[in-house]
Amino acid sequence: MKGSLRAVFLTGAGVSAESGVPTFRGEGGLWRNFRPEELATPGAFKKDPWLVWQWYDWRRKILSGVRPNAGHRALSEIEKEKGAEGCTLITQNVDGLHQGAGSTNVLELHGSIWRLRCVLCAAAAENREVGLEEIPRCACGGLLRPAVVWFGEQLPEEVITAAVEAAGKADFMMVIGTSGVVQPAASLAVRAKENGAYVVEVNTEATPLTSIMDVTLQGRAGDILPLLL
Ligand code: BV8
Ligand code: ZN
Repeated sequence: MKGSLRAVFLTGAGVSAESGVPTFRGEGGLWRNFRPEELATPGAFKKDPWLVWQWYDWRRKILSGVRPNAGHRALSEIEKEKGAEGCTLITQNVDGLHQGAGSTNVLELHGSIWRLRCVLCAAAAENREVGLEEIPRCACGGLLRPAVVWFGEQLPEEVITAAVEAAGKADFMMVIGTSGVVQPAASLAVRAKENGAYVVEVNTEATPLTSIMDVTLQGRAGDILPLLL
């Protein structure tokens, strides 16, 4: 990684696990026995917006009490060492913890849990309120939803375009704390590999991406990433 000119890091929920944030598919990831795939969809929000909002309010409440961990901080240090243009951080996480640790060149593939968007007029703004009693509304009267990408929704055009370009140009990619099941995020690792990048995985367990890795570092991101500095 040290010698690489264009390093790309692709992260998932596992990089926030040590901050105390439940992962999607690990234990503790369920809420009222719903799986994320059942709640993070436009259909679920249409059917029962308050139920979906209670899940997000639960997650935002947890997130408002956590801090970036050593893994987030190490990635921020690496960006400082390599310069933002030599280090792109592509994250599937919506928690904002990479930015909280000081990373600046961050592509949020799935949006941010801290931004809300009006379903009617699409006005969007930062919002950090927790303990909501009812669904927040826009000045225009429309319901506000979390500005995250739900299953079946397109990723933000400019973000996925930048991510695909960075993955294609990378000479080094590290895939950290993702189960590698969600698309198109997981395909970015394949794209980097196909375009000649040296790819490394950091995960506590094997994933569908393990087979394409040049090196797999089995362990916790908070323990392994600081060793890279
Ligand atoms: C799209 C935002 C299409 C919301 C998220 C088949 C059927 C139906 C759909 C599909 C299908 N095949 C593909 C699809 C498409 C679908 C998809 O991929 N489904 C999967 C489930 C099969 N994808 C989509 O719908 C995407 N959109 O394709 O649009 C389209 C095309 C044209 C026109 C219109 C539409 C949108 C996907 C985005 C969904 N939104 N989140 C929210 O957060 O509320 S995805 C959600 O999962 C999170 O973003 C999360 O980041 C992501 C991936 O999960 P991970 O981050 O990997 O987390 P996970 O818990 O799974 O794993 C944690 C890992 O960390 C584990 O490996 C664990 O071992 C490891 N770990 C744990 N602790 C540590 C650790 N590692 C290191 N250290 C530790 N301490
Ligand atoms: Zn509105």
